[in-house]
Amino acid sequence: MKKRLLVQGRLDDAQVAELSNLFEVTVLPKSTSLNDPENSALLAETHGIIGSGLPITAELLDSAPNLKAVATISVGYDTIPVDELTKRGIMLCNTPDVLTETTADTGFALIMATARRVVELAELVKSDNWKAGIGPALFGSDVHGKTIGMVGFGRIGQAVAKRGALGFGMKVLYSNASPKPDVEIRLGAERRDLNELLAEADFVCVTVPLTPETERLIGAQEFALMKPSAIFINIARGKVVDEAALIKALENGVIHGAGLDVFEQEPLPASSPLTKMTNVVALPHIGSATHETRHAMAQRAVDNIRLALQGERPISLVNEEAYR
Ligand code: 8YV
Repeated sequence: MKKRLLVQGRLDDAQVAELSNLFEVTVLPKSTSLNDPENSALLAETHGIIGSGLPITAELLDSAPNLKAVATISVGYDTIPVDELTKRGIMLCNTPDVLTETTADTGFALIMATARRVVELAELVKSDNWKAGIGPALFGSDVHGKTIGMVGFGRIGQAVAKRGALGFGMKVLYSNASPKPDVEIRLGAERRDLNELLAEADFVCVTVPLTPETERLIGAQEFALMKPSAIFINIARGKVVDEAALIKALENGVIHGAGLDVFEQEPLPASSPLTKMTNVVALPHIGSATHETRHAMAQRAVDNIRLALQGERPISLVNEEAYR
């Protein structure tokens, strides 16, 4: 008998067809969610779940006794209780690597847009105010030759740093649990304590995963250490930052500006002061959202779930213990 697979979002028809050749696939309509009571009978028989923004909880796992693998279409898995999966021998797979360069591009888009006031100036042209954009009041600041401080230096952090060092002649600082000697050689990057990095950097760019250790890593004290001219970039997770402290720092000129793809609450409420500030460029969490990369992420998740349910090691496995 074919194993049962539940799909929640983001696969194209060809990917669903590929899985349907091997498994009994149910694609949940957009209007329903995995944990809706109407799906509980389905869950009880499910061996694999694939999708993005999966609302997985211990209770949901209790109602899925046959579940063997979960494939999230994202690199981050901060909303998934990994320990609960591991305890039950359920594999968790994610999609690293395939989104690294695209997410780094987004980081750089935010750096450029914020420093050079791209959004504000483009709005002037669109609203027939070309002349208002001419003159020092709307000048930006240079990106090339400046110092970028990477908070977190994993794949995405290194890819942002590569753009900075090789494309823009930036000096790269990084704070990370482990030193990266090879990148230090390649990019001339220098490792610093977080506080030293914050004080020295013109651009502070956060790329750490959200974990209990990184939650609210950047708050009022950290903003106070930054230069008044500093631009803060977050392409990681909103909860890595104390957002109220960020808003205060921006309002009070403690730092100069911010480019943000992620927020404490998503969608960012329209009432947030961040939606009104001219020194903030806010994006709707689109770090990996290109046609090519979203397709590659979905395909990685398809490959992961296929291998996991066929008893082979998935390409990107988060909890090795569950496979063993
Ligand atoms: C996801 C992301 O698309 O991969 C991640 O961790 O943040 C994005 O690429 C987003 O989380 C929605 O699933």
